[in-house]
Amino acid sequence: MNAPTDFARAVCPHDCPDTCAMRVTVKDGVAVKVVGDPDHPPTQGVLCTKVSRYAERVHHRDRLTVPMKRIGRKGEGRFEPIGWDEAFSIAAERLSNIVRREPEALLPYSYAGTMGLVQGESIAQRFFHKLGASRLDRTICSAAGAAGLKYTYGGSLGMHVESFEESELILIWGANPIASSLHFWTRAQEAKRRGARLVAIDPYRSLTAEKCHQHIALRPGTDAAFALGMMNVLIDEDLLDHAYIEAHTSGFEALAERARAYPPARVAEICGIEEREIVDLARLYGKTRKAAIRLNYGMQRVRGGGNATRAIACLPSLTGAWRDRAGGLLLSSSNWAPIDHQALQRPDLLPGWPNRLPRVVNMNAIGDVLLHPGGGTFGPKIEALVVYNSNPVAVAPDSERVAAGFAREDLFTVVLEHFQTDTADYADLLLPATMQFEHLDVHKSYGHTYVMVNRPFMAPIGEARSNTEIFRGIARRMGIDEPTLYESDEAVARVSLRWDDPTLAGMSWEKLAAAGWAKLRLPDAPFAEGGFQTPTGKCEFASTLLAGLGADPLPDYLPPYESPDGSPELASRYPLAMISPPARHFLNSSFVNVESLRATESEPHLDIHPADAAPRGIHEGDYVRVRNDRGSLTARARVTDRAREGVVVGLSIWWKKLSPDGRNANQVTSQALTDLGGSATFYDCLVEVERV
Ligand SMILES: Nc1nc2c(c(=O)[nH]1)N[C@H]1C(S)=C(S)[C@@H](COP(=O)(O)OP(=O)(O)OC[C@H]3O[C@@H](n4cnc5c(=O)[nH]c(N)nc54)[C@H](O)[C@@H]3O)O[C@H]1N2
Ligand SMILES: Nc1nc2c(c(=O)[nH]1)N[C@H]1C(S)=C(S)[C@@H](COP(=O)(O)OP(=O)(O)OC[C@H]3O[C@@H](n4cnc5c(=O)[nH]c(N)nc54)[C@H](O)[C@@H]3O)O[C@H]1N2
Ligand code: SF4
Ligand SMILES: [Mo]
Repeated sequence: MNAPTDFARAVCPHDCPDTCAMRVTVKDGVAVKVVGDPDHPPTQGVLCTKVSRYAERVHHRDRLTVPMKRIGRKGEGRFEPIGWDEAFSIAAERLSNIVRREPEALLPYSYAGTMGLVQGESIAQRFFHKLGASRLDRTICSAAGAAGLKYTYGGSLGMHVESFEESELILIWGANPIASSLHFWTRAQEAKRRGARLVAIDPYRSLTAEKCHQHIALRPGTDAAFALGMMNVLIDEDLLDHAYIEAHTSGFEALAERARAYPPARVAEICGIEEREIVDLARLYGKTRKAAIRLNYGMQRVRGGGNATRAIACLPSLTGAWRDRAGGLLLSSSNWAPIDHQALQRPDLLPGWPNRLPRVVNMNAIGDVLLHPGGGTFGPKIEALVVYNSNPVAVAPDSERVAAGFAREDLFTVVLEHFQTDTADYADLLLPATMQFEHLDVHKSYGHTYVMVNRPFMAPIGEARSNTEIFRGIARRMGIDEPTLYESDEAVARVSLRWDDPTLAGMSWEKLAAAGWAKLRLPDAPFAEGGFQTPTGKCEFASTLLAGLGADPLPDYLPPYESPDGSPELASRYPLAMISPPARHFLNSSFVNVESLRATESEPHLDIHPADAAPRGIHEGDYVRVRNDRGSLTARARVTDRAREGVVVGLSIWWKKLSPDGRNANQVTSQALTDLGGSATFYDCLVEVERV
């Protein structure tokens, strides 16, 4: 790798539907240039702005290079370097003392800092399972949508992203792909060139919404009502594919009756839009053959997120849009990939498997969980926390409580990180982790249908070690006698996929590793002839699983917890709905510390409609305080009709310590959970805003 014309290959590890293939120019052991791989069909030679700057992240002067232990107070962020030997000894001694007494007092906390199957939940899970630690329900992002799809289609399954090029109508729903899924946007642009109509459904005129032909700015959390209103029109005007409904769906009569309760006039009232916006869109949708929905997670971060996903997911089965590969819906394609979770994570190592398992903790409640004194149905108090692939002090809801929990002097916290994040400041032990160019991994995607292999080509920076190596090191020092904890990364990678699955026909680890990627063998139009993965094999308008749980089997509209309908008293004190979707140049809280990208976002802003700004005496450029009963933060106001009336928008997720007042949007978000899936409700959040 010495000649600068040579390049190495890698897979973008970030939490993004696009899972790009990268080409990296390496000179004297340093990554100098990162570009998209032109040979990888989903990537098409292009990376987003953030990851084009990947070399700045890899070789950032603030990379953690040595293990460190805390010398200051919790949260102060003062550490001194130690060797790996001492780090493993401290971790092993503290964790052993705790789990010997009470295994469930230990909690892992992780999410998708890397989406790799090896550096994500493999050796780490085996380690926590073997110890009998509390289990973490990883629900911070997509659990409501995933549940909605599972109950309707049988899993996170949908269209191929490539097919959107041929669509004639694309509803971009709760999605801002210019920021969050650039390679889908490229396909939508191509469709637009070929004459397709693009419609954005979003309370905010996002970068994407402003480039669509039409933008429907509904109130946050009202999407289920909107979809039921569309159904009402489709049924009323008989824009249905009766043959498809008959052959491939179940529960139509019941759904039709539900939809009758949502006439356009009522829906317009709920959503805060014009009646004709619903009627016209339903007609266009019902009459267009290649009608596609690019749904994304922005619409499910509210109380009714699961039901809303279900309602929207019913639409293409009512009109038979699935018959064409350019019709249907894509929220996530991740369940197409035959991942062997059992082999990766070894749940059978859990004490009591499969009958009496350690408790499960929902990650969205980490604030309450860390502050719980223990006892009762909660179970033992949390005494030790191991954080990897996540930055909860910045990203978890109700951050005042999260930070208070992390600040407990009696909590032993280990953080595996690349940088000294807001969370790292609270660590007792801060351990330097490798980045993608320095370790092995296997990737699936939730936005395309390829599986990919990432092979290391650089020595780790400093003394950094991979997550897997760190867990192996702690396990070894704890004297855990379980051979699967000590398997090599390659051995883990080899079992990560079910090679005998038909989608991988003809593939093997050797072939995949050599090729770098493989497209899964799937039908072009996945549900053209039914084949849903629900218990009945149908698209279940009425869910058999939900009925079995005694829940409403049909999708319905549930008003947001924090809304005039959901909580009138709260709404009178806090009249504005705040949403905090990702900023284009950050990836959740990753990249906030890359100076060139932070400079582009400049500082935390709050977009507020002129009609909301005027009565509050707020002018463009003023600093404002955003507050509710949970906390407050400061941002600079942008008075703009990008935010619909009644809604304020603070693009996220800032590192607290890189914000002027040391706070971010999660100061005011809540720990309440969605209807289905137990997901976070970041966009179900009432606030008041005032000039400071
Ligand atoms: N640049 C960049 N890309 C990213 C990320 C990032 O942080 N930065 N994050 C990645 C991750 S983890 C995820 S999950 C995805 C997130 O990306 P998306 O799934 O696209 O979700 P969000 O960006 O949360 O929200 C998308 C849009 O939904 C709108 N929205 C908010 N509430 C509602 C609502 O109630 N109804 C409707 N219809 N729309 C609503 C928001 O205004 C926003 O414009 O992107 C990934 N890609
Ligand atoms: N207000 C508000 N809050 C939100 C959201 C929102 O829209 N608004 N979005 C939510 C969503 S959708 C999500 S997915 C979550 C995301 O929350 P997180 O999954 O916590 O994502 P990041 O903030 O990117 O933090 C990931 C961290 O993992 C580290 N990391 C990356 N790779 C590795 C590795 O290989 N090893 C180790 N040890 N560390 C690694 C990175 O340095 C980074 O600090 O945030 C949620 N929070
Ligand atoms: S963040 Fe997404 S768009 Fe950017 S390089 Fe990674 S996978 Fe591609
Ligand atoms: Mo996410």
